[in-house]
Order: sequence, then structure tokens, then C-alpha cells
Amino acid sequence: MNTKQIALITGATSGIGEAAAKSLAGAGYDLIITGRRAERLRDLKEELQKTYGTDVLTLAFDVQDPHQVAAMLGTLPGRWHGIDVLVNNAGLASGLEHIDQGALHDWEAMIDTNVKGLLYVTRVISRFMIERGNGHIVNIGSIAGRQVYENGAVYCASKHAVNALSQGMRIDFLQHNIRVTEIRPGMVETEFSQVRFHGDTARAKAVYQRITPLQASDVAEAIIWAISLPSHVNIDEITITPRQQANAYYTYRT
Ligand code: NDP
Ligand code: 8X3
Repeated sequence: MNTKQIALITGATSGIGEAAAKSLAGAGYDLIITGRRAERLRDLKEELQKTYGTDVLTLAFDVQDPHQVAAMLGTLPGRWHGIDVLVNNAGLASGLEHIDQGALHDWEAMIDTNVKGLLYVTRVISRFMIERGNGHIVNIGSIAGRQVYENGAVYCASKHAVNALSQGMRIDFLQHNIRVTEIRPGMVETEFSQVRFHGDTARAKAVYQRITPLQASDVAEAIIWAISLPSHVNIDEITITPRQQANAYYTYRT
């Protein structure tokens, strides 16, 4: 019988989610990996199976759609609903403008993914955890979940919501023995800025100029640390920034 622990990671097709999948596979977890890009999920599954002997279930769906979330996660086969760790990572920033200039489709994508998508997934998976009386939910927030910068109001609001939801989950799931950790990174070099600037590679690259940003693997390490601690310990929040970034406003570029 396979007794390995199971982790579900949303948004595992790139960046922090992909790095977390590799780290968790390396730490001995079997994995459910999700995202919209099915081909990337297939490639990652092959790599994880080959490198770590990980059992991997891939599920391609859009977290913005509650029906897809319920259909994909509500009926997990066999042992797969016995999820020990949920990493709510899928998310994005879309656009960078003053509120009067903001595009409705950008706002909707951010709120529907970062806030509502996270809620849809958590609603389904927390019920499995409650049945088993155990679990750990790791929400990927942001330094933008505590501070607000010009042009970023809606993204920041969505990450403030992740902060509030993490606090709420910690309270609501207290009686169910579910740990809740919020990880709040600063600047991480992933596809994040490409997505924010709608594929403008030059603009995305400029974000990380003359600074050594965090890598996705740095955030994955924080996730591994939080979930590896003795089961009576809950890490509430981790803020992690590059050495050259003090907070959302101050970055020292050399
Ligand atoms: P990436 O763009 O590299 O990765 C985002 C992941 O989210 C992808 O796997 C993408 O998969 C998935 N995703 C996005 N929208 C959806 C959707 N509607 N349904 C399902 N999956 C979706 O960025 P990061 O790795 O940097 O971002 C991961 C998280 O980290 C986000 O929540 C982000 O806000 C947060 N964060 C990032 C920081 C940074 O500087 N990079 C700093 C602080 C927090 P696919 O496109 O295949 O659906
Ligand atoms: C991503 C980091 O500073 O662009 O959450 O908001 S920031």
C-alpha cells in the first residue's frame, strides 16, 4: 500500500508552483499538480516521475470556474482525496495602472483567480481534510497583501484578501486540526511580470534589472520548511524578500 503523503499544488505549470512541485517531490510527497496548460503539466509529471519516482496526478482546469473546480477536485479517484498539504499558489497580476485607467478584464482575472479561485479550491479540499481530521493549507500571498503601491490597487486588494482569508481559515479550521500558513514573497523572477505586462518581455525584464530577485526555488524552500515542522507547530506567516528589497516601496538597485 502506498503510504506517501499527498500534496496538491495549484498553478504548477510555472514559477513558484513548479518549483514547489519539484521540492515536494524531492521531499517524498506524491503530487496533484494543476494549471490550465495541460502540456506543461504532462511534461512536469514525466520529469517528477523520472527524477523522484513520484506518483503524479495532473488536472488541467481554470480555478476561476467553480464548476470546473468542483468537477475536477470533488471526485478525486482512489487515495488522491487524502490530501495532506494544499498549496494555493495559482494567481496573477494583470496590468499596472491607476484605477480610472484599469481594464475590467484585468480586474476580473485577478479577483476571480487570486481570491475566488483560491476560495473554490479551499472549499473542496478543506472538506477532505476535515473528514480526515488533519491537513495543512499554504496560501501564497504577497508583500502586496500588507502594503499598497501606486498602480497596483486591485492586485494589492486581492492579496490583502488572501491575508484576510488566511487569518479566517486559521480560525475556522482550528477545531479541525488544519494548519494554515501564508507565505508573502517580494520580487520573484518567474513568468509573473510577463503575465502582468501581457507578454511585453522587455518591460518584464526591466523589473529585475540591477537586482538579484528571489528565485521560485527560494519560496519553495520556505514552503518545505513550514510543512516539515513538528505537527503541533503552525507557522502563521512568512515574509520573504530579496536582500535588495526592503518592502513594496524600497528596492536598492546596484
Ligand atoms: P507564474 O506566472 O510563473 O505562475 C502562475 C501560475 O498560476 C501558473 O502555473 C498558472 O498556470 C497559474 N494560474 C494562473 N491563472 C490560473 C487560472 N485561472 N487557473 C489555474 N491556474 C492559473 O507566477 P508566480 O509563480 O510568480 O506566481 C505564483 C503565485 O505567487 C501567484 O499567486 C502570485 O501572485 C504570487 N506571488 C508572486 C510574486 C512574484 O514576484 N513573482 C511575489 C509575490 C507573490 P496556467 O497559466 O497554466 O493556468
Ligand atoms: C508580487 C510582488 O511587489 O509586484 O506579489 O506586488 S509585487
